[in-house]
Order: sequence, then C-alpha cells, then structure tokens
Amino acid sequence: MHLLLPSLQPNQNSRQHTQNPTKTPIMSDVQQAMALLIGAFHKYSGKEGDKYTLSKAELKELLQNEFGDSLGKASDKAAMDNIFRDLDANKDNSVDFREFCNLVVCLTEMCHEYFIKKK
Ligand SMILES: [Ca+2]
Repeated sequence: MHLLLPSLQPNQNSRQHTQNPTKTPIMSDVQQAMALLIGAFHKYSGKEGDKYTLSKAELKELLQNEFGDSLGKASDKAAMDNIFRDLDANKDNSVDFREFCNLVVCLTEMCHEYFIKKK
C-alpha cells in the first residue's frame, strides 16, 4: 500500500495513534476508502490481459459483484456494453483506474445528494 501511495503516511494527529502499540500504520477514513478502492479495482483488473486495466469481462464482473443490479443486469449485454463504452473515455477498449474513478465519484455524488435531500 505504501509503495503505491508513498504520500499516505499514518495520520500523526490521530487520537488513535497513541492507542496503537503494534505500530501498524493507521490511515484516516478517507485514506482507508482510497486503499479499498484501489484494492477493489485490482481485484478485478488483474484477472486477464493488462493487470492495471479492466477488460469488458472484468468490468462486468466488478459491476455485478460490487454494485449488484443497480447499474443494470450483468446478463443485459447491451447495458453492459453501454456502461463500458461510457466509462472508456479514451476509447482504448479498456477501463483504467481513472476511468473507473469517474464512475465511483459520480455514484458517490449521487448518494451524497440523496442523503442530503433525505434530511
Ligand atoms: Ca480506457
């Protein structure tokens, strides 16, 4: 993790820092979210072809496992093709991490709006 993100050092101001006798680096909530996002992406991107990008099959599996049917049914080839085409901004026939992050940011914004309006 720290090799990938050398700037993500343990939060020195964290109250938990003094409660960490194992000296395991403590990440903030946002840093944990970032690490989980990277891990989730690599879990699928490493399955075939370029291990740092998602093929259409890898994206389909990621969407199915991580989002259920909320973005369309995995069995709906046209829907999956549309999502893949929309995410593949540079049209290189794969979805890289930045392109995947665009989806996550968009969905996160939508969730944020939803929770704000619900209050
Ligand atoms: Ca791409």
